[in-house]
Amino acid sequence: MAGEETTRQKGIHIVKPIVYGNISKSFGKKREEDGHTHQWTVYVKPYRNEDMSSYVKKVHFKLHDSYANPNRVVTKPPYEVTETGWGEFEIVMKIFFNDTVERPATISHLLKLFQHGQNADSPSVLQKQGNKVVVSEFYDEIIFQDPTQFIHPLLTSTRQISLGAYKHETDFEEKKKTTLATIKSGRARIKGEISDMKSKLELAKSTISKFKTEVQKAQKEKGLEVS
Ligand code: SLL
Repeated sequence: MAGEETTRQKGIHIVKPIVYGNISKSFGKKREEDGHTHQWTVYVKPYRNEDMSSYVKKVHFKLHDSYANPNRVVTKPPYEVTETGWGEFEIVMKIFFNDTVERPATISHLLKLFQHGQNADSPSVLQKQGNKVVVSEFYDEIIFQDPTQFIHPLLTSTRQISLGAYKHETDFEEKKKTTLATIKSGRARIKGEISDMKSKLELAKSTISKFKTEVQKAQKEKGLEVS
């Protein structure tokens, strides 16, 4: 890239909403040949229906060292890796952009295979999990601060990845509603606690001043007696 293209455009800030995480399905038993119990897919995808390849160059997925060639590079959508295995571990995803001026974005995700509480590969647990699907995914945003003249049009292009409805495993609108409701009730509770504390403080203050007056009075009386 040369000249104008690498000039950053001050004051512009573009937000790219994304969803990352994994989906996993139990085999319902331990596989004889390798002890694997699940098939899973780890991914990073756009929150909205848009083609990320206009600004994403590639995504690196770093798997656990127990995997042959743990460094997986995906150069086009969908940005995902499907594997089988038996254990949960941290996966680091590094998103590289079509603009060398932009540093890669790094996301860390804990691969989830088991419904919480059951980190056992006992036959009964595996059987119970049956063919149930476990999803662990999160909403996040990549923010481009002062993008270059090169990447700016790539960030604002609106090419779609699919024609029909574009949906996620998680209902993020619903999650937003419940999260906001939780924050709201938390705020109300804290407000109540603060006002409780305030009235306790007032009471303590007035008790102290009452005692002070009493002490002064007693000292005065004592003084009068002595003289
Ligand atoms: C654990 N700390 O003990 C984690 C490590 C490793 C997962 C989990 C094996 C893959 C293969 C696999 O699933 N490794 O055989 O290639 O739970």
